[in-house]
Amino acid sequence: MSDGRDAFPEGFLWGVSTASYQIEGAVAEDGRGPSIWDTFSHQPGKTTNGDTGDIACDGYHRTDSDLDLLSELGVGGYRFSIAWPRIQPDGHGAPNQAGLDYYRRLVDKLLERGIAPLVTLYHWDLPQPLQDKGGWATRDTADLFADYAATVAGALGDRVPRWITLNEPWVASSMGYRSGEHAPGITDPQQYVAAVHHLLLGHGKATAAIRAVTAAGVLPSGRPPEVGITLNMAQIYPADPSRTADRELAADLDADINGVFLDPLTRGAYPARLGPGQAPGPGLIRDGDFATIQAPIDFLGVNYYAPHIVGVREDGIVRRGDTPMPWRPGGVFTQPEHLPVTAMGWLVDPNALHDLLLRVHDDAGEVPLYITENGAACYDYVNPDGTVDDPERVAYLHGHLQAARQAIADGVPLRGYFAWSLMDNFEWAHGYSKRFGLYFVDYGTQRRIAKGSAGWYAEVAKTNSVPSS
Ligand code: IFM
Repeated sequence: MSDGRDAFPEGFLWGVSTASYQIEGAVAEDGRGPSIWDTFSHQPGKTTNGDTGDIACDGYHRTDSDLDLLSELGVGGYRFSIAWPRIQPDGHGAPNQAGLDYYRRLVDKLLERGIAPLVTLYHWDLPQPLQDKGGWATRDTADLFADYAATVAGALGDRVPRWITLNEPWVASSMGYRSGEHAPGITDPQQYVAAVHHLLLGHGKATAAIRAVTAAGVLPSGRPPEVGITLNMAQIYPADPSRTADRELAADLDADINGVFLDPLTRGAYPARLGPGQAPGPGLIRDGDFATIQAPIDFLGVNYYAPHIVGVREDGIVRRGDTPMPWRPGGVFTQPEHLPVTAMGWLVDPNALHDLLLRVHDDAGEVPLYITENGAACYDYVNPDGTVDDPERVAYLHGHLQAARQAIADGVPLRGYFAWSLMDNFEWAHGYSKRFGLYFVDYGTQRRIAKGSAGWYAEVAKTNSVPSS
């Protein structure tokens, strides 16, 4: 391109992402049952300021005006998630028709606007009654998830072109069952490894279930819908590549965060580096499980925000910017001074996205990739004239889109990019204190205000290109 912009391949899909519990509110309406996040966020001390998703962005009642934002952005795709407890308040059995109708209306309205829905079936809001029976630490949950997936795909399979089974199973298992920072707030290594295995099984079984109910020809295109999974991935670097201890620590962390889900999906085994207690063992794995988990996928979703740069302080002295790893004596996350950080304290390093995409492509082969989330939390505020400027977010998106473009040029089959997020929303344990949106949400009035990044991203989607510099 000659006008100072760099083009993406024709047909590249531009979109934005959200998730049910983070935006919908209306937690007790139209037959929705409680989820683990309702329970968790209502427990004192679990979220910043005691924030809950009870109201969130009130998205459930504002579907049309929020769809207008998507049209304003000019995106071709919208990734949202379905709240399992709206479909099956008890986590099993006959569906709640009002729940299915709500999402059917949403999908239809998207299609009317020419926006392709990318539907996530599980973005962490497990029905509470299933947690009462053990949640993801219980094998039955994988089967119930597949039943739920079949129910939703049965109702919407003739109009949804792409399905994501799970969002970020590492976060759901590690933060939900190991560190306890997320719902259901459990800190038990055994339940953690069980949750890892059952999430993967649930993904494999749901993939098969969606395919079974959406046989070829169901979509108007005549093609069957595509099914994939979204992993949160971080490129991990040793702080000092010349030191064996740093390299070993980086490899261990890579296995723990990336490999624990990527390896079973791509090569049918947990990473050898993960010892007993760090990965599911023979007590959990049954014959045929890896074949189930390896059900062929049509795409892999990558959520990328930041790299980790890790080192071992053998002298035990923690340096400025270090965050110690409580589980690894001497191990620290470092913050090199040359890299900015976001309002989450996460490093900003677009090159790491480039490196990560090449690595995932290496591991996953020719499977098409989508960046299903990428974005930054910034210290956004409304100016006296009513506008919201977010040059740091624009710089973040710009750098990462240039990195994605370079990865495509280097041979990565990247087919689309979804910015996180359409609008500010409930950022889990951080409540409403962190803002990731292209639209600012004034939670008192529920007014949405386009930030500078919204206009910038609209230009990207319209021209299928990013500024060259
Ligand atoms: O808000 C979350 C989202 O729900 C999952 N991926 C990371 C985002 C930012 O933390």
